[in-house]
Amino acid sequence: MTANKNVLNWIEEVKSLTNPDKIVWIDGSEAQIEKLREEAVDEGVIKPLNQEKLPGCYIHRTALNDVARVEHRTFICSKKEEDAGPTNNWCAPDEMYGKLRKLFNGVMKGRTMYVIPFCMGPIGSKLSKVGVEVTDSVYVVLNMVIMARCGDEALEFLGDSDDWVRGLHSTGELDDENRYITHFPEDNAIWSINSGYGGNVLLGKKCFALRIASCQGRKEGWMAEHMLILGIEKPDGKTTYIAAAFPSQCGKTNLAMLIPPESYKKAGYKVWCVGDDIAWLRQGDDGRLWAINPETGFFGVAPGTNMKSNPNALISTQKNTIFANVVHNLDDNTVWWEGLNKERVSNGLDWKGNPWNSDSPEKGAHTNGRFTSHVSNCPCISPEYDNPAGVPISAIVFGGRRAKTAPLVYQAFDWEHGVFVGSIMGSETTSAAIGLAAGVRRDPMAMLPFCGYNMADYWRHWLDMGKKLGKNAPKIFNVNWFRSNEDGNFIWPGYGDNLRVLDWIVERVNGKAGAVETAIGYEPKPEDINIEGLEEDGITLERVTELLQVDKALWKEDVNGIKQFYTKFGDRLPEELREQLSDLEKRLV
Ligand code: OXD
Ligand code: MN
Repeated sequence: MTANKNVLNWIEEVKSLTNPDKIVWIDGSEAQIEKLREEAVDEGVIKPLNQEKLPGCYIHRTALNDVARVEHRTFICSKKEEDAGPTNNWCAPDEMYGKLRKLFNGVMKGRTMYVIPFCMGPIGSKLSKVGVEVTDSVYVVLNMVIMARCGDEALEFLGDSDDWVRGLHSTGELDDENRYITHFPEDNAIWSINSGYGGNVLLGKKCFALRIASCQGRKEGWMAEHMLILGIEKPDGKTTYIAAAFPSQCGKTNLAMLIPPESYKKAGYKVWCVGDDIAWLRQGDDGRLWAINPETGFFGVAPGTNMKSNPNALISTQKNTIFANVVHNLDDNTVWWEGLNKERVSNGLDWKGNPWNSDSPEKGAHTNGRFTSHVSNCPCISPEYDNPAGVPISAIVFGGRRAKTAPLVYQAFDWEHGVFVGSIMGSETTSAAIGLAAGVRRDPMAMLPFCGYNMADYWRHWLDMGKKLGKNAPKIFNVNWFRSNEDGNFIWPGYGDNLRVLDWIVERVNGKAGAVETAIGYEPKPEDINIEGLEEDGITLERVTELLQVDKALWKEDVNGIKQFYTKFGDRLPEELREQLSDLEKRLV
């Protein structure tokens, strides 16, 4: 436990509000976790899988109405509405606390209250921060101990400090009409109720490490970003680190764990994963931008993960993993999901727990079925991932899913232009696919659902960071793996071959590759993208030329969309971005 009065007082407050039968402090020991696993199995919260094939693995099912993050029930409760900005749901803190106190009142009666101290980032790092999550869900405990450094070591690191985040969670009645995922940035507090789905309840992740941390970063001069971090080791042994932001469904985990194409492997290239979802970035004493992955696990989407799309992720799930909402194959007590392999399941349960086999008309796994695995399971985890100093970032990469507009890759002219490029990021949606209006969903820096304050102020913070970093600022790039032809087929192979594009980026930041200037930024010459070995995929110099084409008419249309999007932010929009937009418009004539 701890002698930290602030923590102890808060636990007392929470206890008298929620009235649990019992309190269990998570110490982080394997013995305690093992005991909780056994209890969770006895209560039916998780089921042990085949311990020969999947040692240490369990399967869990959420409630049917509770399978994903709920943006419409996610709130930023800053004192002033304009501080939450036009892209967040807002509620006044007093009003929200009032509503939530009623919902939390006595909610843990008959239940155990778990207190999980946790540290986001390596213990002892200047970049790390501590939180305490109180929850009545043992499933949350078992996931949190994979996703963060939990227990006594976090409390020791905190000492007497009051710089910690208060996270309160209860599964309540899983009532989706009273589901609230709420953030109080001025109190460093998160209250979440009536959900048991990871993204809403593992409070260290999206709630703390992005929404609250983005506010802390702004105040304290650092950045919390929805970014993977990877290292590319060239045959000479030198590793260059890249941080990259992509909206959901754009292959972030796949890129973070990329397997180099054969010719690159033979030449001696290696790709190291530092993190797949979140980066905390701070200027180091040497003036450069350094990054840590605040998490210790992957909370990945299972469907579509296979030995071709992401072997490293699949291997990461083969031990000590908790699966949620996938098919339970009763024949051998393992798991299955769409896109895993061609094996047939003859005797299974679908994610809802109903009998299911491969001939069933409905999908067996939920499309957002998940796995929670520790980073140490990943064959390409970077030896630097636990380094308290982090890794130095040389390039920041933005990307989205655009059929025609964005080229395969381009480099921003400078940091300010790069912030503009990040601010106009977007992905095309089809209404059929994900229930959103067809068109471009603008998702600046992939932070739309995760920025804990006014997005316009967030861009201001990015601009200020650039001034602070000066000549040490990483170079900023944009990539698009999703260019398509008239038939809607992708014209770039993607996956491991994306290294060919990252390789140009690495050469560029190391001052070794040339570029041509276009209306939207610097591009490689087609022959600067190494396509050796891609002939069978139909990738020729002409194809690369097509992939790099900038269609000015389409960009002019995009400018209109950006103008509309920017209007939302009124006077708060940084003047620099307004100017960047008008400069782009001029370059497009
Ligand atoms: C995630 C997300 O789960 O971005 O990482 O939704
Ligand atoms: Mn994410």
